[in-house]
Amino acid sequence: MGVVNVTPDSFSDGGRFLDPRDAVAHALELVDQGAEIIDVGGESTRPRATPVEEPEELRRVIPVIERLAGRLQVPISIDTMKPAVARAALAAGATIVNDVAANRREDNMWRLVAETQAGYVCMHMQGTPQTMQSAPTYTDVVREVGDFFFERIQRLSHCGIGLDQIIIDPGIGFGKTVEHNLQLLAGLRSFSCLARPVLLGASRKSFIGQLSGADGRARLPGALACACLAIEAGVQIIRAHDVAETVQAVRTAEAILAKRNSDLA
Ligand code: 9MG
Repeated sequence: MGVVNVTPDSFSDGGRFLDPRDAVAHALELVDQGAEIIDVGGESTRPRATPVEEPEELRRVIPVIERLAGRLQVPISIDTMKPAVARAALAAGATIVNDVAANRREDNMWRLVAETQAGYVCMHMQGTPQTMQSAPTYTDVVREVGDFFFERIQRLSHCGIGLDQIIIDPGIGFGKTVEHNLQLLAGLRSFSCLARPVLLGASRKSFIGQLSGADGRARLPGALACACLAIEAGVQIIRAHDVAETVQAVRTAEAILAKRNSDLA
């Protein structure tokens, strides 16, 4: 999943793709590099980001999705917390809702996903982007995130969403300390018992900087380590800014794993 942020303030590429023509060109380039999903977002979800009003978010993402819809052979996901933005994005040609706010109480986003039969990324977050990093607390983060998915999948199916529409995502960096992120990365395999595809987003995230001292794109080696270990743990979708490098790392890891499995057979 290649990231196209149409935002002035995203932590790694904020401001680069505000013009729809630049965002479209970037999406096409990511697909050339091997992206199999393009994730378009108009509101930064980095810690303490300023919330964006609905009209502004619509103004950012809809022209991009409209232009991409006729040109891309791969699905477009809309990264939004707002049901009205998701609705407009699906009408414009997106087919997946990437919902970092799946911890919400009200169910209008889920009714929309049921009605449109869109794919749905159900991401775990403790708190909101404004509050999530103030004091994240868990007794056992892997168990609690697993319980969240279990409970949420039941609620989603009550709303009419089919199991085959759902992708789960532990939400690396969303209300988690470095230690929580490491525990989740080490425990990814435990989510396979939920029998849903798992998505992982570690690309350029701050915990890699806290472990290494690196900034922005210099966090790529750390992100590739996460991607390869995630593939080994059964994760199917890697959300990435650096698509060419991630595809190469993942394909290499997959070839090694295939060899290991054939040698075992
Ligand atoms: C929008 N966004 C930023 N990081 C993300 C992550 O890790 N997962 C998903 N699903 N979306 C993310």
